Amino acid sequence: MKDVRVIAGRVLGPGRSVAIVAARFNEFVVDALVNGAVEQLLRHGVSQEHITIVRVPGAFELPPVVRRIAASGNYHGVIALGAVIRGATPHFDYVAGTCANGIARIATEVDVPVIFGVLTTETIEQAVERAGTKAGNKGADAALAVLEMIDLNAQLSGG
Ligand code: INI
Repeated sequence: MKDVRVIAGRVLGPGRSVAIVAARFNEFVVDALVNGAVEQLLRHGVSQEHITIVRVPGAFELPPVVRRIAASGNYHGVIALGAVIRGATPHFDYVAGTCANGIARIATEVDVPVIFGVLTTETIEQAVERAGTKAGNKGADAALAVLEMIDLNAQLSGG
């Protein structure tokens, strides 16, 4: 590693503007992800007025809104947050699959980083574990990822 060129994003918040698009379904879990993301963004120097939270009904509605926000040119990066829990839904596969595929497609089509912070779990307990209890907070992880990717994009664009 010593003598090769490494390009990696740094987790830098100052001057960055981030939108969080969050589903309201399973609100108890998703709110914990949103709080984790906001806390982490603030901790890394993103100013409060540069954080925008957009709410949508459920994970199924995340892709079209994420696309719109990402294409607006108003944000350096977008985080999608939600929780799809199999135990609570017979159409888990449709909702989770549509959401994940939609976000993945958008992430390759827009110029700003789009981060997938949607939990897909078998049980509510597993979701809670990933929303600020024993398995960390995936919202906070998503915040680190968006800041890293914003800086990586800037470096790759020569900025
Ligand atoms: N939306 C979620 O975000 N998580 C779920 O677990 C879920 N379940 O259980 O069905 C869910 N359904 C709603 C869906 O995302 C849409 O909002 C709804 O179908 C209207 O289009």
